[in-house]
Amino acid sequence: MRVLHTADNHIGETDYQRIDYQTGLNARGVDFLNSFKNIADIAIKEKVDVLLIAGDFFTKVNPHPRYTLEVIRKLKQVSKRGITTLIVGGNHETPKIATTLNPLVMLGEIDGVLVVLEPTTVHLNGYDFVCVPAPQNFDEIRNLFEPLLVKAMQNSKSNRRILVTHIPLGQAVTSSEVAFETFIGDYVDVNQIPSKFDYVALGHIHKLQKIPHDTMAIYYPGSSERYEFGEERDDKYALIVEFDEDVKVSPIKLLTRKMVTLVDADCSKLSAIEITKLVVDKITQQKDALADCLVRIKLENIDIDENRLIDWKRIKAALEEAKVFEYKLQPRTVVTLPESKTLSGDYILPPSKEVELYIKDKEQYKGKITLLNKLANEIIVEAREMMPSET
Ligand SMILES: [Mn+2]
Repeated sequence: MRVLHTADNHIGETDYQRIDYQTGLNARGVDFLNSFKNIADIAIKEKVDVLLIAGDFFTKVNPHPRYTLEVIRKLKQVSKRGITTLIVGGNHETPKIATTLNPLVMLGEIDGVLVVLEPTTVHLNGYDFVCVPAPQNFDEIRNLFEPLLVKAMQNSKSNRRILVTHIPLGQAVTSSEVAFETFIGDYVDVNQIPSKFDYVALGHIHKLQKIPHDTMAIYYPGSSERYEFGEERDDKYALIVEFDEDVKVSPIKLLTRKMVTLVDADCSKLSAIEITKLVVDKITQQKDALADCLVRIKLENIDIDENRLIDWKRIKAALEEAKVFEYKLQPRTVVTLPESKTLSGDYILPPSKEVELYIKDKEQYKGKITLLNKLANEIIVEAREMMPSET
């Protein structure tokens, strides 16, 4: 038997604003959809018996119906080739409210597509696929996993078994720089999985990996597209799993959208002009490598007043000129207290400085700055005179 194992396809994910003008859909959403279509084509080309999807196929309970329609069309093609698709629910598509429809249910209406949302065993090609979908209260997975597995095993008759489940394993490594949802929360220990399986098909962790184990082949295929910048250096794969005397696992590299953190700079003590130059120079230097990429610009410790004066328009124009797919600007500001000892009172900068920065920042005030500053200062003086004396 040959299986194509994938997970965390996150269809319906629509980070970023760009629209794909051919379809009218969110362009990043189209990336995730295409990554699945590509995997379905691999299943057909590789003539597998089973296309196995270990959860988080959809990224939310209500993906745009257009994605669902496209997925249905593709799965029908897969079914027509005699390939069975088995989809087990992940935490992302599992509704938190009992009356909400899991979007996977619709896919289960297709001939040759099996959707498992409750723990159970599915018999396919002489193998028992023991399925433990993500429960509604995924936060408590450590305590829930074992009873759910026992329940799933109840109708297992064969001793040729494959476990399919969507869980965070404590032994897994994540590529994420942001604390991954799993590691904030609960996780399952690999020792909670009994050694009864020929193969353990996992989902949830986005990085491809084999979990070390004495007797079993335990794999996360990883997500099929980069889900966040923490995954920027990771290639993406689907796994061909061949069951013979032994289990042979071969990763197939997927085509994905490139992510590039172009700037990750400490901007303390840099002026707005210097920061603008730093970013624009970097875009210009790397220009040829940025086309069609998702680009991130991380600027740490920018003085809050300098931040207002950064020429974002110029930066955005440079990014567009480099033909990037989309960009994420992440400036992080800090308040630098003025060193002058003459300042006092409730403000950080004197009102005249605040108003000066404000006027400078507004495009429509260009050419009238001196006059406006003068008028503003008159108002400040007037306001001071009206204030009750402090002594
Ligand atoms: Mn998940």
